[in-house]
Amino acid sequence: MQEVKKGLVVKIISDRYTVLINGVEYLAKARGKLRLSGNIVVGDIVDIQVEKPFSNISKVHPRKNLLLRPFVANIDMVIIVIAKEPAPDLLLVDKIIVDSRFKDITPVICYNKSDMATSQEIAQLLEIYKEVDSIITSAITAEGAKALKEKIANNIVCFAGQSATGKSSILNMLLGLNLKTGELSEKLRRGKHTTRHVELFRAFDGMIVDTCGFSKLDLVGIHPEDLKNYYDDFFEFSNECKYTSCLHIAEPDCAVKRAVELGSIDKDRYLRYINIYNELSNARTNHV
Ligand SMILES: Nc1nc2c(ncn2[C@@H]2O[C@H](COP(=O)(O)OP(=O)(O)OP(=O)(O)O)[C@@H](O)[C@H]2O)c(=O)[nH]1
Ligand SMILES: [Mg+2]
Ligand SMILES: [Zn+2]
Repeated sequence: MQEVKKGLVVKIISDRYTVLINGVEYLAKARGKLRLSGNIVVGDIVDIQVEKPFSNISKVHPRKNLLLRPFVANIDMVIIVIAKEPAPDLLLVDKIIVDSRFKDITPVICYNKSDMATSQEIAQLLEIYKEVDSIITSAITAEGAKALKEKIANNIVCFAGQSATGKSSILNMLLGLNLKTGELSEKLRRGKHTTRHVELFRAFDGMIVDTCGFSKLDLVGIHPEDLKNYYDDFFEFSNECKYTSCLHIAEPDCAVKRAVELGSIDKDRYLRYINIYNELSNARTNHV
């Protein structure tokens, strides 16, 4: 009888899957339908029949969640890396937070390149997201390395965000890896990101996936009316809204809008909420 083992897919390069089982990597292939794109992704828990030279993936276990950017499954935490340069795209940050919470993933904001920004600049940005856990790092001075390690422990963590914010550089610093990094101008010139394939690295009793940066994220599967549920910063006010079903958009006597006027909720973050709401509503109308 063939031995069947359960493991974690840590890397996929063309039709070769690397499956990690108790610290040992097995090279595996998949047959039939399992081979179709998207049926096995990095982060999947699979059963393999151990064989040489290639084991055979016989089953994919149900996923806790699936991220589309990057294409990975079973993530516990998304670390959203931002920096002074490139200028943060806060709509993208908002969307990653919403998508993470929708998928039961903890979002964390990582302000990297702290060596390039003043503490006031950093504080100003993090103030917008005060309800989100945050860390301040530098891949150059190693600031924040300890805080990052604590976050990663016992979690499967994914680094996400725009290109050139320093995701690969942080991993190199933390893990002594030698992942390719590149200047922003170079990335723009070539029209390519430095990081291309998706891979899970073992680190500090957890796993980390480095991914290529992205600048656009479409939220899939979220009902526009549910969007507000992924804004934890609205919760402390929404109890006071006149209507329990208040979407905090056009309703009268809305405590969230009041909080925006009083400056307790960042006005631009609120305006981006309306943008995202409209985007979700339009997407629905177009699909009906
Ligand atoms: N000053 C400073 N520069 C940094 C820091 N981290 C990264 N960089 C620089 O920022 C540039 C981009 O870094 P990468 O690590 O390639 O960025 P990335 O987020 O992995 O980019 P993609 O793979 O394209 O998504 C490189 O030139 C790095 O040397 C930092 O903490 N401080
Ligand atoms: Mg990279
Ligand atoms: Zn309201």
